[in-house]
Amino acid sequence: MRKFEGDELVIATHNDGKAREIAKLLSPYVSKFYTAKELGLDEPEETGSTFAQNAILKAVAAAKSSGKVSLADDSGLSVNALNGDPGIYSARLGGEHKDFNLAMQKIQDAIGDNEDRSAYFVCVLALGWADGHSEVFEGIVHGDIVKGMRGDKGFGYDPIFKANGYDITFGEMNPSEKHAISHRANAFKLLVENCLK
Ligand code: ITT
Repeated sequence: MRKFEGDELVIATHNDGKAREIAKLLSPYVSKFYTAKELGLDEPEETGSTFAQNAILKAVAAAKSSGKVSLADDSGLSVNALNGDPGIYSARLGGEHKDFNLAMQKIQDAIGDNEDRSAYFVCVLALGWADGHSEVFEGIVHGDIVKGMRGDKGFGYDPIFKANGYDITFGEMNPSEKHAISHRANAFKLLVENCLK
């Protein structure tokens, strides 16, 4: 397993919600980080067919263009009644304008009266180097899709997802509560243990 040795890292994302969460999780371990958006790096097309392939593709592309070790996150919401959709297509369900109210409504409509509202968020983090090497970690959190949308904290699909054992959605949680249990936090723990310590 290759370790991250430097003190500068690129967060290879153009999603502000993710960048905020990753920066918070990284802050005890890395002294300086930039986002791909801040550096004006191109957003590579996500041509992979798995979360891991897309995470590696984004991390290595950012590392090659910035010359710095880069951390990418490929994530999404999988709904069991919809055979795991939208999954790797979660960002694309909101259309060109990334309208997550529309995307959440599409999910509610597709679930309809189905009694199975179980779902899970997946996050795959890839740490990529300019020579093409990468290390990959996956985190999952299981829960349910609530009826309607609740809360305006977080981002993306947070207002419709409630983790098992909780009464409030991710959209109603404070960031520190979400960071204690989220798919991203679970993947991050593995990243820290293996590459950042
Ligand atoms: P980058 O590729 O630039 O990182 P993106 O938004 O295109 O940004 P993804 O392809 O990984 O990222 O899409 C993941 C989508 O899944 C994202 O747009 C969110 O809508 C959703 N998602 C991921 N993690 C989430 C979370 O913690 N809370 C709510 N929605 C989340």
